[in-house]
Amino acid sequence: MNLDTLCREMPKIELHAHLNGSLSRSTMLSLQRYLADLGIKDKTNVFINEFQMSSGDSKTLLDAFSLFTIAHELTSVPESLAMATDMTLREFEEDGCCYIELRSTPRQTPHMTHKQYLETIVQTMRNEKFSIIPCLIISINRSSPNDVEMITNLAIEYHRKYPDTVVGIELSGNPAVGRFSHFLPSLTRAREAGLKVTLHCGEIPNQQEITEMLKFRPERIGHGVCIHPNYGGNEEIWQLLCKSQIPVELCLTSNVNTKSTPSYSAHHFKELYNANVPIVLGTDDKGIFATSLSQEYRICAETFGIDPSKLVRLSLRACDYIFSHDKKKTLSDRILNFINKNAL
Ligand code: 6MZ
Repeated sequence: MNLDTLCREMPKIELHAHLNGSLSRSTMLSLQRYLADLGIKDKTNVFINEFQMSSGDSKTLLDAFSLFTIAHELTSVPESLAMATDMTLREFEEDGCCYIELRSTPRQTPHMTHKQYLETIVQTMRNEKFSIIPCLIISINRSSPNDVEMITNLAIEYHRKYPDTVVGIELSGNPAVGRFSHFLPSLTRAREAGLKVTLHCGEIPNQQEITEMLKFRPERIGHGVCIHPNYGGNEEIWQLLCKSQIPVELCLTSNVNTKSTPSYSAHHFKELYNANVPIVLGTDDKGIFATSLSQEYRICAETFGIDPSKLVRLSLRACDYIFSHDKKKTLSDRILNFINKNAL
């Protein structure tokens, strides 16, 4: 089996994907047509072409945050949000993902409340028939500090109602804005209510915040770019991460395309992998970065010389880091079957 086929066919686990950053071009065009038919004025006509960041342009991580408003225009009514959720889950499914923890920030729009936003995604995940197992992580945006209590309350309410769908809470958004300490009490409350926590951590250098985050001991962190001393971190926080064994969600293309990392070969994947820090590959925003989870696995194998047997075991180990514990065995059995069938 060649590498492309292996990466597409092996069952994969996606643990770091933001819904509105994951909209593909074809999904966006469908949403745009749908909104036009409804007669809802939509300004995104011209802008869909701008919903992208590549390694060759001059856009940086901070520019990414203005791009999300393009997708947000298209998911501002419940029906188009449901379509976006459904189409995105099917794209992950077609790419060979067997389980996903999709994440999204509940938003109020002229057409729905925060609660209706959440309800729409949850009901789409629960009512449509998928072969992929969909779960939801509720996002808190660092740029909306006043929403944190309200979103935490919703997360707890929905976790109680649908514990097998709403599995976690996370902190994301522009890392240059806000302080982790502001969000800590709410995240602690969510955790005490049974939600698992993942934090965007070290996307930009900020040793004090990284220390606070690692000491909180989230169930996972995202990115972890600036932790190793060679990448804007220091020996102390690097050792803290290594000892904690907190799994890190790594998004190779996202880091390269936002210029957080100069190239694939300079990505901190290799430091984490060599130090046996638990890692899981993710896409982050597959729409903006024009990627897929199978592409991330292929790039990882090619860049770091990971052989097929080790590559598929990366996917297998991801089962240990998922937030819904009752699905671990089913998923790992599925990946083990693939390993055995293909003598990997
Ligand atoms: C930090 C990110 C992100 O929630 O509207 N988001 N936060 N770093 C990143 N790296 C590139 N990519 C996406 O999806 C879009 C939201 O996800 C967060 C941002 O808050 C963005 O507004 P949802 O579905």
